Amino acid sequence: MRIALRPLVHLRSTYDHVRGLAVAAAFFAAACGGDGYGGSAGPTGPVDPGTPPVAAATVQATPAERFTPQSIVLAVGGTTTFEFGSLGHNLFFDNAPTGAPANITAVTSNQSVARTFTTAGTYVYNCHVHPGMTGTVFVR
Ligand SMILES: [Cu+2]
Repeated sequence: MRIALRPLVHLRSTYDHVRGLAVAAAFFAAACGGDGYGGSAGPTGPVDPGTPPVAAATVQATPAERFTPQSIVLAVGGTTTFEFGSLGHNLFFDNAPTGAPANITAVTSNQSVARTFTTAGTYVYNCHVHPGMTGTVFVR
């Protein structure tokens, strides 16, 4: 959103002004396009970052009430290790999409928990302690 909110008044010419609007329009088109993914959690759904899938990834569940990185791309059969920091979190695959691994139901801190994803799909997960604390595992 930082790009879209930047004031345009300092742009030097009409050409730059028009170009800025075009960039903003393209940004919104990309951000608001149809999700095309099952199991979406928000109005637009999670967006696949498009990076090559990896066999193993780590996601931090931070004291700032965030999952970082917020989305990862795993190969089928890949494993994500969720590293819980000093603030306790849990982790639920809401709506139980087919192929989702087991939830981490206990409020967990200072511990790592691994989950393996054996089925291609888009898996949104949420912390039930902190509303809005969410992340997505893309498996492809
Ligand atoms: Cu949490």
